[in-house]
This record gives sequence, C-alpha cells and structure tokens, in this order.
Amino acid sequence: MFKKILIANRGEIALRIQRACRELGVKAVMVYSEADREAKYVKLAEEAVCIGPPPSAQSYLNMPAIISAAEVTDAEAIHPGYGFLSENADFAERVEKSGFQFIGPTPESIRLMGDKVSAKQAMIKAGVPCVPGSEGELPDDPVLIRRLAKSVGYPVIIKAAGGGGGRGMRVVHTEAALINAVQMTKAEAGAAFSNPAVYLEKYLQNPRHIEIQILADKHKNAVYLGERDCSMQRRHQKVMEEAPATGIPRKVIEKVGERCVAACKRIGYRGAGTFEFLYEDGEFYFIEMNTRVQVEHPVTEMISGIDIVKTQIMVAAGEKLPFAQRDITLRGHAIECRINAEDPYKFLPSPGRITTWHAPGGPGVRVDSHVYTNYFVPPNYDSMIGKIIVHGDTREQAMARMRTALLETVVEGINTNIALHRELLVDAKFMDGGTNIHYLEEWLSDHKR
Ligand code: MV4
Repeated sequence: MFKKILIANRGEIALRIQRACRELGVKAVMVYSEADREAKYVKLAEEAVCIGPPPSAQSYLNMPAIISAAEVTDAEAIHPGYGFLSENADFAERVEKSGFQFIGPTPESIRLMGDKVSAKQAMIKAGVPCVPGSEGELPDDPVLIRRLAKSVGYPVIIKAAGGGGGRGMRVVHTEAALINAVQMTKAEAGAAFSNPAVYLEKYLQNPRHIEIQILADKHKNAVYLGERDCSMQRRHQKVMEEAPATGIPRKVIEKVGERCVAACKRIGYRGAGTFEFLYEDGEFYFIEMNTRVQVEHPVTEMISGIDIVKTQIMVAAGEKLPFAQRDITLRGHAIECRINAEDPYKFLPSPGRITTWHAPGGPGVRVDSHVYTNYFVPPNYDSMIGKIIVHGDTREQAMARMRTALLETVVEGINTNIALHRELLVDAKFMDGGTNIHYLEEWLSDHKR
C-alpha cells in the first residue's frame, strides 16, 4: 500500500478521499486554492499545500502546481476525485511520467472513453448494447448522412465525439433540418472541443438514465456493483440519485452488468468506472463511460457495503479486488439528495457565509459534506455543498428517512435547494418510482413560482 497520496481536489470529495486514506493508514496531502485555505479538511490534514489563487484554471486545473506539490511532499500517488483533472488523459500521463501512480485508469483508457466515437466502437466490439446509429464518425457526404438518418428513423440526435455530459448535441426531427444541424454541430464541436467529428444516433424520447458502477484491478478482475437511477436531473445536472432502479428486472441488470464487466476486461480497464445507459421499453443503450469516481457513488456504497474510494486506492497500489462477483450482494434501497448553494426555484448560485449548519442523523443516514457553521462557500466553484444519503430496507423506508433527514437539516445564511428536495419527496409520481429524464424539468414548469 502507498505510504502517502496527494488529493487533487476540493470540497466534499476531498474530505471523502481523506477519510478513505485515514481508514487505510495512508497519509493524505491536501492541495488547496487560496479560496479554500480555511476549509476544515485542510486544517485537519497532516499536510497541505497551496497550489494557487481561487480560479480553478490557476489551482485545481494547474497540472505543474499539483505535480510539484506531490514532489515536494514525497507523495506516491495522486487521487483526482471527480471534475477538474479527473478525466484528463494528458494529466494522467504527466502524473505517471513524473513517477507517480494516477489513482484511476490508464491514460489510454481515459482517452478511449473521452472520445465518444471510439468509446462507442469499443463498446459495440465488447458486446455492450448501444443506441442504433452511425458506426463511427459521420461522413461528409450529405447523401450518406440522409440515407443513414432515414434508416435509423427520425427523430435522430447528432452528438460531438468530443462532447459528453450533454454538451455538443442536437436533436433533429425532419430530413429537411438534418444537414444544417450536422454542419452546426460540427462547427460548434470544432470550436468547443477542437474536434469537429460528430456521430448520429436514434433519439430516444422518454428514457431513464441508468448507470452501472464497476470496479476493476490490474489483474484482469472486474465486478459490477449494480445500477443507479440518475433520471432526476435538470439541465444535465443530477439532483437526486437512487439504487436500485425501480421496476427493472434483476435479470436485465445482471445481463448488462456482465457485459460491462466483459468490456472492462477487454479494454484492460482498472479502477472505478461508470457505464451510462439510457433505458427505454425494457432495453439498455450505452451512451458514455465515466472513468472516475462519481458524485453519487455513496448510493452504491450504501446498498453494497463496499467502499468504492478505498477500493480505488487499493487497486491503484496493485492489490487484487478483495471480492468476486458472487461475493457482492445488494441490500435495501438508497437515495442521495445533492445539496446545492443555490436558489431552489431560480437555480442561481448562492455563495456566501453559512451562519448555521445542522446536519441530520439517525439510522441509515449519511452526510458527505465539508461545510460547517461559519464556513464561507466560495463563488469560484460548483455550488454543491454536500450530499445527504439514506438507506432503508425498502424504497418507502428510504424515502421516509430522507424526509426526516431533510426536515432535520438546517442551513442558514445562504439559499439551498433543500426545499425542492422536500417537495419532490412527497410528489406522488416520484414516489411511485420509474420517472424518466424529463420528469423534473416538466415538474418544475408545472410548479412555477
Ligand atoms: C441521448 C438522449 C436521447 N437519445 N441520446 C444527454 C447527456 C449525454 N450524456 C447524453 N444525453 C442524451 N443522449 C439518444 N440517442 C437523451 C440525452 C439526454 C439525457 C441523458 C441522460 C440524462 C439526462 C438527459 C437529458 C437530456 C437529454
């Protein structure tokens, strides 16, 4: 095992990784920007290094500053968390060239999955079900594009190879709009991602967003830890996640989970990863893979009893996965509410000083947050200030526990989206389960104020 690792992130995930290090007996070096100097996880760290001024570009995205911090503190490995440099293949490469272990997959795997065209091609080869569409990048010939779209059937969606997470895509409903949409998407993709390549898929109109969590080691072992339903989202920002997904037969999950594991083995994937799928009419369709730990990983930890962050560190150190697929049993139901410093209905960021922070507790309640009374939420970063995660024997019990947890939570001094969560947890359709990716946005437009 490593003696010391550097945590190249901030906020709740920096604290989450620090906790995993303490449990493993690994020393953790925190890095922080000038905006995060007073954060408790920085103060409580055995070692911390300032890597620059508040803007991310000069701190949490500053590769030389982060690698220098690892050098001066004699860290052996770097954990990137999520966001920032976590899915930057060039960073992973520079980390390894500098002699450190990147806690995550190889730069080649990150690159393969970062290009959505090569990711999809790899998945097709590995037998993972994908959305029908172009086999690779779209050709230039309008005749070929029209022929393809017609054979797939309208509506279709044009997506940038360099996009992902909702960036660089356009839905097309008619042949008349097709070629212009392709041109526009290519131009935007060229400007935004320096890669004008686009691909085409059938547009699924009412899918759910279901993702499969996997863990893999350096010895060709891989497992899946079931699924998460992340359909409750607004503008590609997830709001609430849960596991298991209501109404999807276990046999169907097992089949797609086994496909994901096979894909991991085929591409030599290692570390934690998530296969994102759209699920419609009983079928799974792969859309993207995330090559990092995700915000919503605690939902899976709660139903599996497996510490995903600890496992990431263990497999990066070369250890074998300490469990096989048959050892993994999923129990009960978990729900996560992301707590954001924002106006609950206008969604404008609400940074500033938290004058009261009272966290919930009780059976099956977990709070992953770095904030505290008198903490100042800096305006420079993402507005998420923490997550409340609950576990119960059933979905009903989990929802009841979440209602209690949200009732107990007190945040004063800034606005948060807690009121939105409270309303969603008594919404009849949400309570029935199985709502799709459009449900929250439709609900918001029906509940305008
Ligand atoms: C789609 C789709 C429908 N059909 N692809 C959006 C984010 C990116 N990961 C892929 N996205 C979508 N791809 C096909 N073929 C609908 C979406 C989509 C979406 C997906 C997951 C979660 C929320 C979403 C919100 C709008 C659109």
